[in-house]
Amino acid sequence: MFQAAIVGVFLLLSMSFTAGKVDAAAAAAAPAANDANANPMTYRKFRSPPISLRSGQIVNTLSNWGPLEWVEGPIAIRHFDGKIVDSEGNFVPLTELYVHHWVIYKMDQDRQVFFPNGGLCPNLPNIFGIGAELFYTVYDYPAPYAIVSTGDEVWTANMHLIRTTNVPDVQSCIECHCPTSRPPADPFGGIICCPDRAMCWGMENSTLQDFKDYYLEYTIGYVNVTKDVIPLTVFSLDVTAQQTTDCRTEYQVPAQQPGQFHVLETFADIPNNWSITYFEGHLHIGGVNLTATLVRNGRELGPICTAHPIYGTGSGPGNESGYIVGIPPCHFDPPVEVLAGDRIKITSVYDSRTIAGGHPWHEGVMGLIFVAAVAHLTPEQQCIEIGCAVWLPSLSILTKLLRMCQIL
Ligand SMILES: [Cu+2]
Repeated sequence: MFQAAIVGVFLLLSMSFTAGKVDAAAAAAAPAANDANANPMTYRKFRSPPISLRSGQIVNTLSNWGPLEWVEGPIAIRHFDGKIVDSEGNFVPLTELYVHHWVIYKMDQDRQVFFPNGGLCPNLPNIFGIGAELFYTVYDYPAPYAIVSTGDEVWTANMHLIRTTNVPDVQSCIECHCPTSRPPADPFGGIICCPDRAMCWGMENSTLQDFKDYYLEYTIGYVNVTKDVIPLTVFSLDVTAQQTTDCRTEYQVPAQQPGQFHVLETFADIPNNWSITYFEGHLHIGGVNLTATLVRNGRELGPICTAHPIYGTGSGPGNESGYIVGIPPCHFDPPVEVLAGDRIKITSVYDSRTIAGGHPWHEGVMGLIFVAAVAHLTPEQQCIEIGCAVWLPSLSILTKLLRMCQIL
């Protein structure tokens, strides 16, 4: 136990050191004031390496794909957006290339270890991204808030895209239908049946060699890191988790009659105080809405945000008929205060709607939430941090302090 506590102390020490490094560099690099003139936004656009796909083919890279070209840190990121483009820079319609997801991570220089977000889902440690709705999603964190890039990390991505041209059953293809699926009552699909470089359902025997290159084009808007910047931490929540952190990510929706809704609900336990400034929901086609409700002392205090997907009604990028083309995020000013010990009820609703030629069940759907919040340390974490700063020279006093904090 003592050893574990000491390891924890050194972990926190290294975190404090990193934070201190940012402050020192920031003090040298930028004026102290946080107004737009003294610390103006700079925007830079980048393009990922190409991803070449033929009709029916899937790309699902490892999470350390990249490294992505990035602005040299330390920087305070206040804007991020990304879209899939072709070699000419044209936006690509979902009817040609389905964006199952792209997600962006911070990793160590060797791209072996994640610098994770704040939790709660250990398997969702990303900072930006998710699915087709990203065409209209722009991450904007108003001053003084920002995602801080220290410069010590490398930014990577997991790209999961499916080329849907010439595909006979597009819904089964993009929902990653598995051979063991037994629809309409017991459908089953998911990422496990969309491995990297495989062909999607119905295209296994295709001999088409119509390769085409695609890219993630992304824009970073940033300011210098000054003492006025308040860093945000990203947290992930999942409707499939039954004990907050056991996030399975995907679930199945049996066939629904018209007017019938499939509802999945769970509660996430919040470990420390959050001041939430940004809320993003992620649903697949068939999603009706996704709601987070704040629960304190067993009482529902009301919804934090309901994510309502926008479905395309026409054709072309951003309006593909039957596809989710956007899920507007919620912004909070002032922030929504969530306290340690609160619960967030997550409710995900699906129905039978789908793309033309589809069927009334859904495979491998999701109900995910990502929030960006000012994360306040738990009392135990605060106790250790203060202890480290003040008492580290004396290990015996530190031990007493840890005992006091009930760590030992
Ligand atoms: Cu998804």
